[in-house]
Amino acid sequence: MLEYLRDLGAQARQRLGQVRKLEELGEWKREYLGKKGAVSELLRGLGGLPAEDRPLVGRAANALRAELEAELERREQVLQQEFVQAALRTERVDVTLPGRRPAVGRVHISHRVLRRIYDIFAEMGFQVFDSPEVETDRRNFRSLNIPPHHPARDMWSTFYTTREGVLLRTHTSPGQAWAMQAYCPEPIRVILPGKCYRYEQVTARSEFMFYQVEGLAVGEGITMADLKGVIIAFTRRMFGSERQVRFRCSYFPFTEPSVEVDMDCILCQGQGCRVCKYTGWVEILGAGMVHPVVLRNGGYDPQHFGGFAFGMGPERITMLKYGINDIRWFFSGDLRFLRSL
Ligand code: FA5
Repeated sequence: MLEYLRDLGAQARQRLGQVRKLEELGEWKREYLGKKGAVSELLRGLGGLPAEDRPLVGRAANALRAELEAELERREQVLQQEFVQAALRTERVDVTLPGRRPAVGRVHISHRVLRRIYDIFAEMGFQVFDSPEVETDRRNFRSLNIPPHHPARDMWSTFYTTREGVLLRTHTSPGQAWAMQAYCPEPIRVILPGKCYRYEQVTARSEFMFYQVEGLAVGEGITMADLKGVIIAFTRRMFGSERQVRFRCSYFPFTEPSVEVDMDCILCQGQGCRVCKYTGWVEILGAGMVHPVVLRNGGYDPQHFGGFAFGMGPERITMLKYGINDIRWFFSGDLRFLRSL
């Protein structure tokens, strides 16, 4: 029996030496030291031995169990060490590798240009005034001297909602009514930035959604000279002091007289190119002296108050400033475009 124990010990040690992975140790433990393992079986079988042999064999079996347990622990430590060493070798981090830059966002180009516009007008005493994108027919058209069925409505292709008389504003001019309501009877000097919507064909120069910045000044003694001075000061601050500006007669129902303002084409220096349609001039905004009907609708007496208003498209201004040839890039969500500016 003692000889069997010796062989069992030798066999167990040999097998233990062959175990190469930590997870295989469990199997070895079950086979030799588990409840149904070889050593336990042996101890259970002691009862079948002659009484005088039992203490000796029992002691030897218990000693073998203790030895094997100690060897299991040692083997476990060795394998653990090997595992750690292998992991250190294969999973080594090369701290000299260049890091991965986190993607840093930035302010959209439309908003950067808007902020520049705010700054320039702030220097001239204009405050930013917010007004809603969803408007009533009354404010978008009627308060601006465009009654129902007036042919001037054709100048603005409109997104009407299913609610009678509610629409997406086609320009920022209805903001004039909000500003007059808020300031009347005080003088006004505000700019009204925001999105506008037009139900029209999207092309390289026209979007169905775009920004506008409206300007409105109301007070006593305001003349066309003030309007011209403000627009010229703005274009020179925005585009450089060498820029030329021209005022063309135009028509808007809410201003009288009305003008459209062109700037010499920055891309071709007025020589003529595709962007300026070979005229050397690019339209940047519509403007005029606030119509007496609009002043009266806003609560101001046109006998004592006058004013000027203008409306510009910041995307078109950005296109000129940065030489962008298609307005559709702005809201395409294309990161190549956004990162290039
Ligand atoms: C107007 O919207 C008038 N409300 C401007 C105005 C305000 C005149 C106050 C007088 C007094 P207009 O439709 O021309 O005018 O648009 C003004 C500017 O908005 C244009 O010069 C252009 O820069 C921009 N714009 C107009 N339509 C689009 C479009 N579809 N896509 C991009 N920009 C546009």
